[in-house]
Amino acid sequence: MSKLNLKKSRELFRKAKRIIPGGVNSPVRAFSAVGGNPLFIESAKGSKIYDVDGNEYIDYVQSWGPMIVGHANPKIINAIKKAADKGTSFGAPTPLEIELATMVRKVYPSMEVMRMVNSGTEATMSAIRAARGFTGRDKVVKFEGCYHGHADGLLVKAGSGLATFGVPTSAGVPKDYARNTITLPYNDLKAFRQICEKAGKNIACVIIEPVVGNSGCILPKPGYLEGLRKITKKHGIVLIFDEVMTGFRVSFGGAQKAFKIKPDMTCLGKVIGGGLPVGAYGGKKEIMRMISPDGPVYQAGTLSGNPLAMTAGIENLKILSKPDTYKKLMAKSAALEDALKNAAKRAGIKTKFYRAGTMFCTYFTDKEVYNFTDAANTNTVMFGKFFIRMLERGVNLAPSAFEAGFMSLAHTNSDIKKTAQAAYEVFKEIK
Ligand code: KE4
Repeated sequence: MSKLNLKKSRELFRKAKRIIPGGVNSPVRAFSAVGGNPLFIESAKGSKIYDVDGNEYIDYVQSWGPMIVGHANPKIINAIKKAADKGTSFGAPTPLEIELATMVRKVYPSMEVMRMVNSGTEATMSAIRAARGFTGRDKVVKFEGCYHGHADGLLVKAGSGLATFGVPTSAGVPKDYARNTITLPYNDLKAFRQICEKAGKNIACVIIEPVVGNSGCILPKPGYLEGLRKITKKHGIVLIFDEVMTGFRVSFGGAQKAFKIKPDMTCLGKVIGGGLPVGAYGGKKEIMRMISPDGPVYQAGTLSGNPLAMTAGIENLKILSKPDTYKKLMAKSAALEDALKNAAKRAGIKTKFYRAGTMFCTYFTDKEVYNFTDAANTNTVMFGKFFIRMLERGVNLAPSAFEAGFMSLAHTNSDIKKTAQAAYEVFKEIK
């Protein structure tokens, strides 16, 4: 990033590292996967984000998904300001919580009953607890390369043998916490069927990113999700779709709508908060009835259903519910796909571009990517070079080969053209 004036960002990063771990409040922001100095942001508007040194970027990170209508949308900002005038948090129910839950259920009918929480992590950890309370079973199945937030039991990778106990991927997670988590390869129905035949009666739930946005953007093979649905039904295993990222991104109704699969439970986040902290988990009435104070599964949160966050989520979904919104979003996303594929072809570089609705990624490889191992075998060093040079050209991509990028309603044709031209120049430089 030598070509960018990042003087203030560098100074702030030095200061931040003295008081915040790694100088950031979430690890991926530190640019460790791509090198260089993280940008400290001053403001954002529409498709653009502005750093403290006054550099402007076309933004495809979008706060990791929430900003689907674009940054600082006036309708959302004004609604938040109005709500703030009435008080910011009451610790008591408000009509707004019913309004947002009703709007969500209209689009995700599988979420017959749902609870608002403050993050995707809270949503997934609570959904798993509900599934364990409902089934009386302890084991959880997750998939390599899927990320479901940082709850202890989910920071786990496969042990030596697929069926053996999980191994923590983070320090501070007791081995005991990992022993109930089985990690399998994504897109491998045979491995899943075998585990269920062997241990199905001890498995409470399966949690999956139906499209894996935390390894780049990996699509389910035809029949894979249908297979998971069939096998989980046969063994009485709760199927949890973690749609924190895919929700409202793969389609208005998320991956469950796009792939026509009805999960038993769904986790949402990001978009339903419109940029403020919101997560939600929900599903079949009989499962959610286990949740306190109805049932014996405890879950709580001081700021859950917070009026400001509910207001931002409601306004975001109002804009998304407009008839032609998704037609526009999908057209923009397809235009970006075509432009980037074309740029790679013209530059003569081997890349694989994957897209699911408005989320996408570029892998530097000439092989298809079906699971995390495939993604890990792509040229991530080249991705780092691509990322830095795109930033120098005013395009802000996700700072890791294992993250997805996002399109918004605010991105224009000229943004897409500029992005493709920058990509063409960079592809030619790094190939
Ligand atoms: P949060 O706790 O960060 O709100 O949500 C956790 C989570 C759960 N499930 C899925 C599918 C997710 O993608 C996430 C969070 N996504 C990351 C981006 N890969 C958030 C960015 C970050 O960690 O800073």
